[in-house]
Amino acid sequence: MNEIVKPDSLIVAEAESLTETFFGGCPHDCPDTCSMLFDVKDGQLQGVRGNPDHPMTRGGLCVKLKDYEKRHYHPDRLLYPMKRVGPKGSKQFERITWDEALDEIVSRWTAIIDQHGPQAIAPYSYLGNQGLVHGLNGGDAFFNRMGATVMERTFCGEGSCTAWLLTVGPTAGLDPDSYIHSKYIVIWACNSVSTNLHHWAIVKDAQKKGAKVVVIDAYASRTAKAADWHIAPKPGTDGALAMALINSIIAQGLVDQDYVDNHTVGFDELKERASTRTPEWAAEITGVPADDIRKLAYEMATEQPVGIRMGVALERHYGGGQTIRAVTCIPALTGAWRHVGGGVTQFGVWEHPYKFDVMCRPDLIPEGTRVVSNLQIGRALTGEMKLDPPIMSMMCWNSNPVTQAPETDKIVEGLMREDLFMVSAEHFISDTASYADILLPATMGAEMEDMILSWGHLYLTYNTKCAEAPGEAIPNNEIFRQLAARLGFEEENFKWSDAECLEHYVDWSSPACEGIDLAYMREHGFARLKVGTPDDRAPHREGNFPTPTGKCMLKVEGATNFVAPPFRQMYEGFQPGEALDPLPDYLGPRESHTNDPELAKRFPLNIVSPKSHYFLNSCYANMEDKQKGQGEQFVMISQADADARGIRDGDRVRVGNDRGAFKGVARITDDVKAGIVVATLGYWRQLNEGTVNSISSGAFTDMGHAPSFSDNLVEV
Ligand SMILES: Nc1nc2c(c(=O)[nH]1)N[C@H]1C(S)=C(S)[C@@H](COP(=O)(O)OP(=O)(O)OC[C@H]3O[C@@H](n4cnc5c(=O)[nH]c(N)nc54)[C@H](O)[C@@H]3O)O[C@H]1N2
Ligand SMILES: Nc1nc2c(c(=O)[nH]1)N[C@H]1C(S)=C(S)[C@@H](COP(=O)(O)OP(=O)(O)OC[C@H]3O[C@@H](n4cnc5c(=O)[nH]c(N)nc54)[C@H](O)[C@@H]3O)O[C@H]1N2
Ligand SMILES: [Mo]
Repeated sequence: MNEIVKPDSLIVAEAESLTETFFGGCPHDCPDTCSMLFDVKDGQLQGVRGNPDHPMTRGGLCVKLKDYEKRHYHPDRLLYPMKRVGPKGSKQFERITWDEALDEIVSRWTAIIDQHGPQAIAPYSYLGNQGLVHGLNGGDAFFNRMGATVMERTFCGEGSCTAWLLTVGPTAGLDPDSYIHSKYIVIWACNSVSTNLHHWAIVKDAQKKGAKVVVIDAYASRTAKAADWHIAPKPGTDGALAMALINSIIAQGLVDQDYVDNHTVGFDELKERASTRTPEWAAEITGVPADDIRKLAYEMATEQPVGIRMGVALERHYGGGQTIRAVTCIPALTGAWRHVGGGVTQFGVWEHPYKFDVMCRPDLIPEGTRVVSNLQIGRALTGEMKLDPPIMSMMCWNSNPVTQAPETDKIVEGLMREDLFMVSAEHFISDTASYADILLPATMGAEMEDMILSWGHLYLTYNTKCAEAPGEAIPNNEIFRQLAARLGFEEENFKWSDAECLEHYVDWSSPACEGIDLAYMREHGFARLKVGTPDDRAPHREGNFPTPTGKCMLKVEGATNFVAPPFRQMYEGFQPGEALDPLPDYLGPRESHTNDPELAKRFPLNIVSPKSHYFLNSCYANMEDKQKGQGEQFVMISQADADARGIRDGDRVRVGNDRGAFKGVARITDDVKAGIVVATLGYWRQLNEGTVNSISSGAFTDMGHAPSFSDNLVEV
């Protein structure tokens, strides 16, 4: 057990007994990684607040987290280890002890390893918890030591990462805090009002100071409606828009030639490539008028400092990687990097000094271990993907693939297999946990010590263990510690306490951590990395890109596809992926009228399934007050498409394709153009008929094995 840390300065006396306040960090998968304050009395979380001292959180929390204590003490919270007693998926479970649960897991796994070898066991986790200790990579060392199948996790941003690393290398680029200095802000495929709220506050402040805010989104999202200019390309055609911007910046003579000459590689070839990608060409493809494209190109070159915030959603169609390469080239062409508040933002995580090798221990992976994609787990479990040995057991934590991964009908079919031994560590009996043989109760936010990985800003964030866990819930890492002990894993990392893990998982001696250590984090709750301040940071003013050449790579000779660690753990023997085009370009969507007219005849509508405002992926979708805010699953459809199908506003409609179907309530609106429908993500399958992922494809995009959630045709 870790010691509870109580900074004296934060103790506030209340009328009768004492409420103590501790530093928390929001553990959810979100670019904001808020620094919070936990108010605790008698070991119970009373309430949460945004930390007013945190420059990004600024004392505010989102609609999901503002009453986080209710999630801690929700009546449906999983409190005890349980074992399945009814048919798979029936949710009939019976309480057992921790010893019984762990003994059962170890004896089943030992038998599977004896019969099929360790690769018959597969881990499945994601960023349901973003902690360094209890999060994404928490079980990696354990399963690597076992020799289990390596699960590649490319839910979110991995195609973007591949494109980014190829073009500019592992830089955090434009600091989200620096947008206060931007004069022109382009938010591209990001619904900041819902998904990056605290960055939106900075954007609004810049807007008040006179900055123009442009949102490029497939539909009129909350953020698009709050913009000065909403540009709406057809889903999956952003690459054409980006190439035409490059064409037009060059054609209008707006290139910062001095910057290009000194700090880029491949300008002549890119110029040649872009020469036929004219605004007229792109207008045909995207539906955005050519004059608008020229105007955007002009303003993006001349209204410096220009900041571009790329959303994860920019990667979610076949040409997503190439699109991100093209967009990432733009600030180098215009010289935007010269300015504080100029450049482009992908993920801040690249400048965080996390030691993933220590966390994950990829050195423990036996040579030749196979890799299975988390996006194709349905194919793997059902046997559609030929695997020898087959997956005979899966352990799932921090993820809910039955709602969140594509091809969910196949996942359910796979999880129904009588011979599959399924373990779920969870807070609730989620859609995935419903199919478990053994359920393990996991602790929540205030109940465990951790530091929260931030992928969207440049602060380290600390989370205090300050509330008692209800029932018999224990932290993820404690589950792995206990399993490792039972399996006789002797490596020292399986014996580290959570606090010792934190000492080992961060490179406290790196220049970015100057003056910061774990004691500092406990005392202050958060710390800005020493990578420049929001008011002076212009990391590529003089080039200095962390690429092999030190330059921005407009062209990458000999590039091959790859999935960056820690989403896929690398070890010697991994083969490089397929060759990539040395230059960025437009690659159209896979499921489209142009690429697959036959399919488009049967399924003419392009569906986009973005995040729900009141849910965090599938979290909170089981809570009544959040359901009330979000409303039931809806399907936004244009008047023209509704009329053509005899659909009236409020009708319950079925949305389907060859992969499956879900139901929702039709919402006829001008917010979507004809040919597009929008249904937001996160609704639970056990509370709704199907989910948006019943229809989505497990096919990868062009880079990083990224998901193609915006590249699906349906009929309504
Ligand atoms: N409220 C809330 N916040 C969240 C989450 C949540 O579930 N709920 N999830 C968190 C997670 S995991 C992530 S990764 C981030 C993601 O944050 P965002 O990147 O903002 O994610 P999305 O809402 O999926 O998509 C953003 C916008 O992209 C648009 N879009 C989709 N496809 C295309 C396209 O092809 N072209 C263009 N131009 N636009 C497109 C959608 O219409 C949507 O408005 O948010 C995090 N924050
Ligand atoms: N159609 C469509 N699908 C999408 C997307 C989309 O835009 N459209 N977005 C994709 C993106 S960006 C992402 S990131 C993925 C997210 O996919 P997931 O990471 O699978 O999303 P969540 O629904 O947040 O699932 C997290 C689960 O972990 C559990 N959990 C949380 N904390 C803990 C903990 O400390 N311990 C344990 N044991 N469990 C915990 C939660 O209760 C929850 O059930 O979804 C992807 N799916
Ligand atoms: Mo995500």
